[in-house]
Amino acid sequence: MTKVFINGMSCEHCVNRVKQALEAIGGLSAVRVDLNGRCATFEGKASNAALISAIEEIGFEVSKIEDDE
Ligand SMILES: [Cu+2]
Repeated sequence: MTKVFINGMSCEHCVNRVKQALEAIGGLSAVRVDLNGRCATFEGKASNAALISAIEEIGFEVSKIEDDE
């Protein structure tokens, strides 16, 4: 599982946008976005660069990426 910490989400609309942006990368599954935890988790592999650009493209900021594999 990878956990991405994201700054700037304030409501369910933000959560859905982040979820869709992560799913659009392709190859990721079980994408979950936690508004209160300010993070997203998923299974599968994506480069840090792909994650950061997907999130920044929609106006949010990645503060940290944790990959436990
Ligand atoms: Cu919002």
